[in-house]
Amino acid sequence: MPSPSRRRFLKISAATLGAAAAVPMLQQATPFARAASAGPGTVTTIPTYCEMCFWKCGGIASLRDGKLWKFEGNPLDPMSRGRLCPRGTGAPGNHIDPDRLKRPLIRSGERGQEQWKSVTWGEALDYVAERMKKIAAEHGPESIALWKHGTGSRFFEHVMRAYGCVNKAAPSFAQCRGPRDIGNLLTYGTGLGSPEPTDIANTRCLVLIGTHLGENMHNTQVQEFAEAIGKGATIICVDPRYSTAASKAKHWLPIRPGTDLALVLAWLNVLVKEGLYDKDFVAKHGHGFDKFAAAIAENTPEWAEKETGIAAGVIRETAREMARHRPATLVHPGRRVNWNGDDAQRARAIALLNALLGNWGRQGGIFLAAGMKIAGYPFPKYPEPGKPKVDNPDGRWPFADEEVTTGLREATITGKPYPIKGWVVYAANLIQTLPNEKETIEAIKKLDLLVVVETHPSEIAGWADVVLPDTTFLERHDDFYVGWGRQGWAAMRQPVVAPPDEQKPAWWMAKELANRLGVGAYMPFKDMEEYLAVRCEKSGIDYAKFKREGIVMGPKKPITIEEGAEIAFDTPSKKVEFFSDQLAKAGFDPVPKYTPPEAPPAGFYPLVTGRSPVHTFSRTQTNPLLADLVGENEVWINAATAAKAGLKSGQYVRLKNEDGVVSNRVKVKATQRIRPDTLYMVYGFGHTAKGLRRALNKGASAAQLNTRYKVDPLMGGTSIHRNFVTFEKEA
Ligand SMILES: Nc1nc2c(c(=O)[nH]1)N[C@H]1C(S)=C(S)[C@@H](COP(=O)(O)OP(=O)(O)OC[C@H]3O[C@@H](n4cnc5c(=O)[nH]c(N)nc54)[C@H](O)[C@@H]3O)O[C@H]1N2
Ligand SMILES: Nc1nc2c(c(=O)[nH]1)N[C@H]1C(S)=C(S)[C@@H](COP(=O)(O)OP(=O)(O)OC[C@H]3O[C@@H](n4cnc5c(=O)[nH]c(N)nc54)[C@H](O)[C@@H]3O)O[C@H]1N2
Ligand code: SF4
Ligand SMILES: [Mo]
Repeated sequence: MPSPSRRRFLKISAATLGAAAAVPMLQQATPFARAASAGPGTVTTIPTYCEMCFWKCGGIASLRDGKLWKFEGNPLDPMSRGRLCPRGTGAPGNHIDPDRLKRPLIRSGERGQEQWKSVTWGEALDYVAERMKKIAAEHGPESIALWKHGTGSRFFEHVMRAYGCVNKAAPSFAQCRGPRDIGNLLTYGTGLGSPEPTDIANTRCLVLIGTHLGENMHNTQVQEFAEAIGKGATIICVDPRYSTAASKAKHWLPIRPGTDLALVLAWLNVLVKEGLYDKDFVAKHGHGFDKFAAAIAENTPEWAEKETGIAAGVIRETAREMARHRPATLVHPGRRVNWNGDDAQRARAIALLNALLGNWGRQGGIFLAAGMKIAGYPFPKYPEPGKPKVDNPDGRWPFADEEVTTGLREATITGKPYPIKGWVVYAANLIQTLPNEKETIEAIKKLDLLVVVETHPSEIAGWADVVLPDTTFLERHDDFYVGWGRQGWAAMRQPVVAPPDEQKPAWWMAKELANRLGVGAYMPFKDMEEYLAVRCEKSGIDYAKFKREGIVMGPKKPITIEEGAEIAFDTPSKKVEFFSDQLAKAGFDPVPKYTPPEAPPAGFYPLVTGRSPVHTFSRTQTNPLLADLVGENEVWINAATAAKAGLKSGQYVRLKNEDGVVSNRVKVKATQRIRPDTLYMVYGFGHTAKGLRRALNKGASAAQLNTRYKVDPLMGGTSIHRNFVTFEKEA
């Protein structure tokens, strides 16, 4: 029987409900019964952590008669708390997906033609090592860069660093949470990282600005969101679209896209003018409050109404509502915040709103995450970098604290400050995840070597010289996931089933490559079991028990002021920076300032994006279990806008952007649930790679339409919502 809270969780989204019903269900398995009898077959269970997305929930896989049967939550894991999201539950679909890469491939046709010959692992790795050595000899090892996402990239990064490769980048920073972390870093002296230390479960008032929990299925947050709703928390949801989260809200603010900073400034203005903010917190921990208050004095609700389309009265009322519940009011800091190209300042304004509510280190606000330590493996030291990284020349983006993706791409195109001649891409589908596909292809054409480590013949794999077929996460060991949260913990990734064909785990590829590159000393262990066991032994952790249970908990410590925690801020002033001297010194606005978004040309609309609750980015569309639930995306058009254009729900259109790029055909969803001046589509569909048979030409790709982009001047993130599109009717 599902528990009441499980039912509540599933109710959050209709699509989620469908998922739970369709994926082979979900009897209560006894955790850790490694070979219990269940009806006709023998059932074996093995814990591991999920990588269907990067929340990394702990799960338990069950095998029936040796065959992968199902994947469920591990009750010991603080992320899943025993329940997975639909994508995690659908993980067995990745294992059985007939579209997977099966063996190593070397290109036989022109780049981008997706023509291959199958080769042995020895041939593929020899080829990669030879080419890498040639690039290193001609330009230095710094001229080979790594693109990465996820745990599996760990040993590629390690071996490449050992070989002297210093350049790397990840769309999961610069196209995702980067601006948010920088906005918080500038304000509090710390980014928020992942998982965000948000006490959603205990909040009395949750403000979601674009964060679409329930469609964004970050598991723990969705569960806590349901808990907060159950306990009667007030939800304020700001979204041009009536999202799943909006349907749970007391206040839905259907904002004009790109104007959120005006709304947040007006909220700050009301809290200050009406004296509703946490004066003790500001007096004790605030820096530059008076200058801040002066800077936002003109940002009244009446001013913001004209920008945002949200009535001044509603702005005042919602500000007062937030103040009523403080400090247990939480303005969610957001996750993928790359919307307009000036996002770090919006993220900073949100950080300042949380500061006025005094929720730092408070129950129902932002807690002080507790971590744990597991000793590292005793590797030799890396060589000193021979050259500086290329992605952020002369500190062009002075507050970028991770690598700038478009900076690395640009250096590859221009050859400046020095040539980049090789890319190794681990689990990042750059054609779908960087803005402006043309520039990505232009950069690829400058390369002497493109290696793509993939599970699928993705768009980026289509451009590779060598494709190395990775195992899926259910088939491999990876490094531990050492997480932080209400309590620190670590999770174990271990193989549950054998890979179906010749796929190999990334650590094995990295080890073989290390031997061929002459840096084998950096991968001295026989296999991952040996590596993991050494780390456990050095940390006093019982490896056998860890393997059995999948999770080890770290020490407890107070995480809120209520529990006795102390707060401190690692900014230059050692305080919360309402006014930022470091921004002023670098020539930026010391207090966030609003610039109105560009207006669309006549007949065009801003296209904004989000997530399908049953898919992850562009990586799950061929998964047979998940594709069954949602096989293509739809473009949301306001019903009145659709009627005016003569469009009906279910009809196909193509979207055309202002640069003349035309999408694949996509179904119209005519609905009242979106503003008349905005279009919405979930991102990740519209695949063009021929090998992705189940997903090919299903729905439209938002990335393909993302040709114009603005780069955040503080940290180098790129806008994803700055393209305007119009429709072309399908015959
Ligand atoms: N237009 C647009 N662009 C975006 C976004 C958007 O919403 N719209 N979102 C941004 C965000 S928030 C993020 S985090 C980034 C993510 O962008 P990326 O870091 O590029 O990641 P994914 O889309 O997850 O790339 C996944 C690729 O990894 C492969 N893969 C899956 N599992 C494995 C595995 O186990 N091993 C290996 N080797 N490969 C695997 C998949 O087949 C897929 O081709 O994209 C950003 N880019
Ligand atoms: N199911 C599922 N869950 C996921 C992922 C996934 O791929 N699939 N990916 C994970 C990752 S890596 C990330 S980064 C997160 C991303 O998830 P979030 O950080 O929650 O969301 P975003 O994609 O930034 O924003 C999407 C929402 O913002 C609204 N929106 C668009 N423009 C505007 C605007 O101008 N103002 C306001 N206020 N709202 C706007 C959209 O209508 C949509 O509801 O999701 C995570 N969770
Ligand atoms: S949120 Fe879902 S897909 Fe992501 S790790 Fe957890 S169960 Fe897996
Ligand atoms: Mo992301």
